[in-house]
Amino acid sequence: MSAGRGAVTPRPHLMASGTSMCPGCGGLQVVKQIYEHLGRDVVFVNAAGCLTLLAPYPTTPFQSSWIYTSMASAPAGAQGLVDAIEVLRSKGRISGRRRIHVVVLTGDGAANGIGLSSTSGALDRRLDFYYLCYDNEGYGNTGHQTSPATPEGARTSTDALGPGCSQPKKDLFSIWAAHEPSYLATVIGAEPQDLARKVERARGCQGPKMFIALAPCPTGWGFDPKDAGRIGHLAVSTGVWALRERVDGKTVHTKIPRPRRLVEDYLRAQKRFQHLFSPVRRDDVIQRIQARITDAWEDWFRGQPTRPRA
Ligand SMILES: Cc1ncc(C[n+]2csc(CCOP(=O)(O)OP(=O)(O)O)c2C)c(N)n1
Ligand code: SF4
Ligand SMILES: [Mg+2]
Repeated sequence: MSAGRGAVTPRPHLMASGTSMCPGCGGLQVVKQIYEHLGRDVVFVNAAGCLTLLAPYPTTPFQSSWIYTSMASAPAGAQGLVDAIEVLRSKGRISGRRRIHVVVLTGDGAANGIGLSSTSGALDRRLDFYYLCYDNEGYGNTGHQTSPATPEGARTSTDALGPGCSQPKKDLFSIWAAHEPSYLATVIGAEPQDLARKVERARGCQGPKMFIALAPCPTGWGFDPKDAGRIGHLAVSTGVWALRERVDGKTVHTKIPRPRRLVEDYLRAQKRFQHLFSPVRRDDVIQRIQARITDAWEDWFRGQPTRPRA
């Protein structure tokens, strides 16, 4: 672990560090919020990615511990930590009442791809841990290549020409939901109250507690860092990022955008989608993206006993 537990200091728990993250990083924003809610009794298990730069050995901005794993194995690392904490508890070296949260922290590349099998195993074993996937929709740390979470139409360093990424975003929520974790939610830093309520609810659950956070990324998506909050709100108000929660096998939407803005408002605000508007407008791609969002919401509305207004 790269850092020990510090002396008691007042909030905020996240202190300045010698590291440099991009200004306006949506991933950092969501980690900070979750840390504030969980408190300092946290061990982060971080798979290689942008946020690894938060804690270059031997420093960390957290008043907690941090362990760094390969991209594929953060949930396996979490298993080891949960087991180690139990051993220390049985030896009386950790008090029985003290609850230490083991929090896996990975990007979308690790969560959707190389780390998926390790996650599936941890879910099958009903490991008592948190998993926060900050989803910046690309392999950010290595120059924003296309990942399985990159949305259709987005240009990345590996889809730098033509219409951008040709695949729709992988549905990690459904993949994780199929394992029926104790708690599963989508969040975003731009909706702090929604996030706070979800962390509070998850705290009451024993077993896997899974969070997927859309993480607006000024560097990879191409927008001014000062607009990070606006981009986050647009993701929610256009229905691109559905805020959901799943407990006891039932999924609910925690915020329904009414009326839903056109996805174009969200796309136009980011450089990665500019080729859809100039020099030639790509109505075919824009309409396909819009239709996918509309269909997803309509599908959900159809499943409701009383149809909410869209
Ligand atoms: C097996 C393996 N392949 C490639 C890398 C190089 N690598 C380090 S971070 C990273 C990007 C990870 O993407 P993501 O999980 O989305 O996190 P982000 O960088 O976007 O924060 C890659 C490819 C690695 N560390 N291990
Ligand atoms: S590249 Fe994006 S996700 Fe990575 S630190 Fe910068 S803003 Fe954050
Ligand atoms: Mg990523």
